[in-house]
Amino acid sequence: TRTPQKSDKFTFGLWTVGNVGRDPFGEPTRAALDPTYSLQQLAERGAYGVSLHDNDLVPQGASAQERDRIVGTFKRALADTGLKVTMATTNLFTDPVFKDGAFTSADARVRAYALQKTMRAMDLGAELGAEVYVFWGGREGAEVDAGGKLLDALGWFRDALNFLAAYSESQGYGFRFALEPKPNEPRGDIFLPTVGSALGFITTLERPELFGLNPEFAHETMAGLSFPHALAQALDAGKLFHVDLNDQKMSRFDQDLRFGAENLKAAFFTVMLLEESGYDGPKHFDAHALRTEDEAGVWAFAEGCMKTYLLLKEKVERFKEDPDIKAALEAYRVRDERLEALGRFSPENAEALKAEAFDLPALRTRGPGLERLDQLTVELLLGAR
Ligand code: GLT
Ligand code: MN
Ligand code: MN
Ligand code: MN
Repeated sequence: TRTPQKSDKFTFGLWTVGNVGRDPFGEPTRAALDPTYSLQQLAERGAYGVSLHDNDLVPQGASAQERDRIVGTFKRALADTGLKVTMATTNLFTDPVFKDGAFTSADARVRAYALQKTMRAMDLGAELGAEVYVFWGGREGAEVDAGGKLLDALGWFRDALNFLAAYSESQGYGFRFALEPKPNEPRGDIFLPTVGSALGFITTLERPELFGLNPEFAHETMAGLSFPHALAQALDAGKLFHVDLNDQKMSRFDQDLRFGAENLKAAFFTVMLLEESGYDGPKHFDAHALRTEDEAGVWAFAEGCMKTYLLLKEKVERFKEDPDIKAALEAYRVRDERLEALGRFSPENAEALKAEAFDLPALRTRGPGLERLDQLTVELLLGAR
C-alpha cells in the first residue's frame, strides 16, 4: 500500500492520539501530549487535519490572555504543518456541572451555561477554520426516569440546537452541524441513541438543512446495530456530514478500538460506502491506543487506522474488478424491464400489476448465490484473490 496523503483527508481528534489511557478503574498510563506536538506527528504521517473540543486546546478556566496565547501558538503550528482543523465541538461532559446533562439538564442554569460554553467553543472553531460542528450528547441522558423529564429533555435539546444554529448564522460562521448518536456510556441511556433517532429528530428543528449526522462505527455497534446499514441510511437522507471511524465489540463498554481491529468485514463495507457514495468530508478516526500502550503504541495506532483504511480501499477496487465477484453480483440482481416499468405508478400500471401472473414456485426455489458471493468476499479480504 501507498502511504497516507493529505488528499486522503484522514483526520484525528486531538483527544484520540492525546488519550492518556484512563479508564473507570485505573489512572492514566501515558503522559498527555502537547497539541502542537500531535500536529507535527500527525503531519509526518500524512494526516490532513484534526478535530478538537474547546478544552482539548484551551484548558477549562483559562484567562482570556492565556486562551489567546494558546490559540496563537496552535495557529502557527497549523500553518507550519499545513494541517487543517476540520471539525470542532464542545466538551459538555467532563466538568461535574454537566453530570445530569448539559442542554437537557433539569437545571435551567446549567442549560444556559451549556449554551454559553458552546457559543465560545463555536467562536474558537470558526477562528480555527472548522466547517463542521459536532454535537455528541454524552451526558444528555439518564439513569433513572423518575425525574419525569423525557419529553422536556427533547424540547430543551431542540431549543438549544435551534439557538446555536441561529447564533452560527448570525455570526456568519456557516457551520454545518452534525449530531453524533450513542446508545449509552457515560449515561445509562443517552437521548437520541441511534442514527435513526437523530435523523428523525432533525426534521423537528427550525433549520433542518443545517443539521446532519456524525455516525460512529462503535456507537451503532454498541447498540447491536450494523454500522454499514446506519451509514447507508445517513447517506440516503443526504445527511452524512462527518463520520467517526473506529471499532468495537458488540455488547461491551465503549472500546474505541483502532479502525478495522475487530469487525473487518463491516469495516470493508464502510469503506466501500464512503468511497462509492461521493462522500468527500474528512475520514475522521475517533479511537485511541489501547491502555496498555506507550507513546510508540499511540503512533502505531494512528498509522494502523490509516493503513487499514487504504488497504480496504484497495480491496474495494479489487472487489469491483474480480471477474467471479462481478459474475456473482450480476446473477444476484435480476432485471425485468417490463415489471420495473409497471412499478412506476399510473392507474393502468396498477391494474396491469394486479392482473400479473407470477411464477411463484420458480421465485421460491431460486438461490441467489449469496453464500458464494460472501465467501468470495472473505477470500478477497484474506488476500487469496
Ligand atoms: C468523546 C466521545 C466521542 C465523541 C467526541 C465528540 S468526544 O470521546 O467518546 O465519540 O465523538 O465530543
Ligand atoms: Mn465519536
Ligand atoms: Mn466510542
Ligand atoms: Mn466515543
